[in-house]
Amino acid sequence: MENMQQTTLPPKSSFSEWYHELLAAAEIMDIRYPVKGLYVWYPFGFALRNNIYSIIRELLNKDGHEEALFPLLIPENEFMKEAEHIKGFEDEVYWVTHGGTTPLEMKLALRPTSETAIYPMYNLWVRSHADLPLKLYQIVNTFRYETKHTRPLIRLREITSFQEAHTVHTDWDDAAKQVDRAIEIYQEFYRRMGIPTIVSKRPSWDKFPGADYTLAVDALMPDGRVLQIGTAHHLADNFAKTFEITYEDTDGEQVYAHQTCYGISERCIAAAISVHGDDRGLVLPPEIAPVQVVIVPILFGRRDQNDEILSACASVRDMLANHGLRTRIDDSDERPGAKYYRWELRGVPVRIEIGPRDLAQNSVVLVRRDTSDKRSVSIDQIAYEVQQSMDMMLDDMYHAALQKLNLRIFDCRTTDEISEKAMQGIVRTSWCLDSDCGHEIEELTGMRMLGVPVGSETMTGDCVICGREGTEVLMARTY
Ligand code: P5A
Ligand code: ZN
Repeated sequence: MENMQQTTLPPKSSFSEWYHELLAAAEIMDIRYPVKGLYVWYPFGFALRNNIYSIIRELLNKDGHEEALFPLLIPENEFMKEAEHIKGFEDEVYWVTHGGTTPLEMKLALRPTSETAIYPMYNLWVRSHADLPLKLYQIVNTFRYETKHTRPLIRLREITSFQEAHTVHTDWDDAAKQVDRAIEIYQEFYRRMGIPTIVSKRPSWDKFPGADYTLAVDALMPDGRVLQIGTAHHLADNFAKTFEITYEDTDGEQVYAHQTCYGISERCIAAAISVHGDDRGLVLPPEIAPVQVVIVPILFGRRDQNDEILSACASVRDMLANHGLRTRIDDSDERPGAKYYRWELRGVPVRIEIGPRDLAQNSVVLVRRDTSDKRSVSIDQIAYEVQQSMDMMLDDMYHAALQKLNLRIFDCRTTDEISEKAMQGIVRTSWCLDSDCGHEIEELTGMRMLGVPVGSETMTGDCVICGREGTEVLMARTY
C-alpha cells in the first residue's frame, strides 16, 4: 500500500499535532471513518498491533492463563445485576434494541467490558475448589459511548483490542496476589517495549465500578499528561454474590469465590508511539517493529556494479531473514534520502546501506534509528551485529524514557507548588487519605489524584489540605 503523505511532520514538541499527523503518515490509523470514536487500522498499524499483542499473550499464557472468547452481546438482565457496575457504565452502553424491524424481547448491550458476559458462565463452570484458580482472558473489541474528547488509540468508542483477564480464586488473599501478579505482568509487558511505568492504587472515587480496589499502570506522555495504560481490579466476592459464583471447599461447604479482572487496550500502542517517537517519526522497539531492518542499496548507475550491489542486498536480506528478522530491501526508484525519510518515519530500528565502497570491503553501514549512530560492519557478521544493535536499542530506549520520566516528577508541599508544576508532569505530595481533602486538592490544582504509589518506599508528610499526617500520593493531569 503506497499512500505516502508528503507533508512534513510537525515537531514532537507540538505533541497533539505530531501524534495525529504521524498516525496518518506512518500508516497506523486512518481517522477518517465516518463514526466518531471509531478508527481504521492500516496494514502497517495492524502488524504493529499484532506484534505487541503477541507479547501480552505470551506473558499471560506463561502465567497459566488460557485464552477464551465470549459473545459481544450481553442480555439486559445480566448486565443489570451488579448495582455499582451498572451505575459506572450506564451512560456508556450502546444498546441493541431491534432484530431487523422487530423489537427484541430483551435489549442486548454491546459489551463495554465483559464481566456480565463472563460471570454467568463462571456460575456454571466453577463447582469445586479443584476448579480454582480459574484464569481466562480474551482479546476483543468493546464499545463505550465516551463523552469526553475521543482520540485515536487513546479514547475510543470502539476499543478494538481490549485484553481483559478474569480470574476466580478461593479467597480474598489469593485474589489479591493475582492482582499484584497482573501488575507485574503489565510492567514486564511495558518493559519489553521500553516503556517505564508508574503503578499506584487509585483513590476510592476512581476505582472500577464494582471493585474493592483498583491498581493502575500509568505512563507519562510527552505533553506532561499521564495516560492510564492498564488496570487490575480486586473484585472481592462482590460479583460472586450477584452471579452466584460459589464452590465447594475442602469441608464440603458452598462458599463464594473471590475474583479479579484486569485489562489493557490499544492505549499501549499510543504509549509506545508517544514515549519513543521523535521529530522524524516513529522509533519502534525492535521486538514490535513490523519491519526491523531496511536495506537501502546505494546505486551510482554503472549497470554491472549496481547488479553486484543488489545481489549483495539480497544475500544480506536472506541472512537476516534466516535469523528470523523482518527485513525489507527498498529497491524503489527514489533517491536514498527519500528512502531514509520514509523508513525513519515508520520507525524501522536498523537501516543497512550498501554501496560500492562498502562492498569493496565486504562490509555494510548499519544505522540505528534511535540514536542515528552509524557504524561499518562486516557482512560475515551481519546477523550478529544487527541483533547486537537491537538488544542495545531496547535498553537504551528504556533508559532514555526513564530519565525523561524522572525529570518530570516533582515533590510539592503546598497546593500552590502543585499548581505551579501542573503543566510540567507528575507531582508527588502528601494526602491524609480523606476523600474530602482528596477532592479539594484535585479542584484547587486541576490535577487528578493517581493514588498512592505501589512498589516504592512510601513516605509520610503533612496533608497539603488539612495538615494532618498524610501518605505520599501522585498527581497529574490525565488523558
Ligand atoms: C478490567 C478488564 C476494565 O474494564 N474489566 C475487564 C476491567 N477496566 S477499565 O479500567 O475500565 O479498562 C481497562 C483499561 O482499558 C483502557 N481503556 C480505554 N482505552 C481506549 N479507549 C477507551 N475508551 C478506554 N477505556 C478504558 C484503559 O487503559 C484502562 O485502564
Ligand atoms: Zn487532609
